[in-house]
Amino acid sequence: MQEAIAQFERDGVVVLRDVLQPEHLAPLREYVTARMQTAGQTETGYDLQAVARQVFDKRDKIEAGEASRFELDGLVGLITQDPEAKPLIEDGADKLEGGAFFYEAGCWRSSDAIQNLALKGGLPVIMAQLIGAETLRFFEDTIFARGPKTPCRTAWHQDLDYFKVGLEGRKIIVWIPLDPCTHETGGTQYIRGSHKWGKTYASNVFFADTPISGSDQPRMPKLMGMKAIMTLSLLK
Ligand SMILES: O=C(O)CCC(=O)C(=O)O
Repeated sequence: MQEAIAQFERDGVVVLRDVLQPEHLAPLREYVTARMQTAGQTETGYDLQAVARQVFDKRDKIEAGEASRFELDGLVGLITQDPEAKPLIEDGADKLEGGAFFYEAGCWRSSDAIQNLALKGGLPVIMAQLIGAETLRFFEDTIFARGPKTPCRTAWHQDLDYFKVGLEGRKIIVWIPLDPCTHETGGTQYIRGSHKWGKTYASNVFFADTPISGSDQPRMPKLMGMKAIMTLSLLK
């Protein structure tokens, strides 16, 4: 563990293998698979690819069913005013068609599996050790799930500005792949050492790098030489 702590401190990210067992992952996978069918039926469940399609079509009204966490009509204005705004599409695809990019948050309320993982067992203990904390407060869970051959990518971002919990203090996120995960199948990428950049960048709309309104942080710079696949720099 000392080595993992040192690596986390140095890089802002550490891969821990075999912490979770198949019996932890199976109920999560089952929950997410079922939940993916409910995009637009809950307050926080979106198909972000469908939203992106509508936003870039510059429709007046964006349809997202019951999902109301984001102010979608405002997104058209944001995209219209941003000369750099463009959809983030996988190489080899030319439009945002096929598959789905499901986003949902706060599922601990309806999932015992997520609640148990977040609040009990070994995972919170490990996370506390990594940041040297006596106690942890759980903030939120988020699902990012793509169906096969979904062309919509996630813009590089830092998570900190999304949460509006202040820039100071120790914070940690765990990313748990539910399927075997490689670079090619969409594993999240992290930029080693970016937690030491000394900068917090504006949260963006995920499906484009346009900053969301309400952030007073600067726009994330273009990360030259890196494809805008998906990201985050770890909080600490
Ligand atoms: O999987 C993704 O598309 C993005 C993941 C992410 O941004 C996150 O875990 O915060």
